[in-house]
Amino acid sequence: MMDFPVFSFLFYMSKCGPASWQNLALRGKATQSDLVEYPYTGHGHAYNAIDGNTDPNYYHGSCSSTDWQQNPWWRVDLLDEYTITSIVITNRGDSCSELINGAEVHVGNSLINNGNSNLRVWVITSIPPGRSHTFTWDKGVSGRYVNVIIPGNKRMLILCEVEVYGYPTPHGEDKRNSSLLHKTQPALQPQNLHQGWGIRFGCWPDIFQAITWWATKFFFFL
Ligand SMILES: [Ca+2]
Repeated sequence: MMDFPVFSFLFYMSKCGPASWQNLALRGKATQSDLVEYPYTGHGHAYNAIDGNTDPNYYHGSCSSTDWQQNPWWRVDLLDEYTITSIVITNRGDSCSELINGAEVHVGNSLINNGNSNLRVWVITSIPPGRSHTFTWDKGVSGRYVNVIIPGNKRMLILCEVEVYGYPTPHGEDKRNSSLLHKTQPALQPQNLHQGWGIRFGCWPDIFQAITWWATKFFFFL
């Protein structure tokens, strides 16, 4: 029969493995209110903001861009409901970086008003040219759609990358169990997302803490 500490460690590893914090947007579908006009059209498709490439130079073809319009918006459909714990947005770096100022991020499950009426979770004051900014929610915000919209007339929305991190939103009994588990995990810190793959793709501090706890229990039972 498997010892209780061993079972607990394996359970913890299964819930806190590398797959827990992968970028959900990479599996989503992106769209936007309009596409920038010729001759910039070829570089501005909505998909470019979820292609996994944070290159901030617009002319390298990895940024999205609407045309100049009223209330331009961009949206990624995560294809299922997730509890989102952080979103990372990379701004254009070669020029026009100030266009992102005042952009709003909305999260929810509704497509009313193209999803732009979902809960507003973040207002971007500014992002330096070519830099990535992260917003984190300790308890997460739930939704299938992530929208970025800039309210106003004659605005243009350019996004070089949008990363979304979280976990599937549980339902019913699973929701109660998940809430107990989630209380044992520290909040995902924004700066950690940019400091290496070890943090980006797995919660290693949790794993080391679990190993220490398991080792203590193991020697206690000897
Ligand atoms: Ca990109």
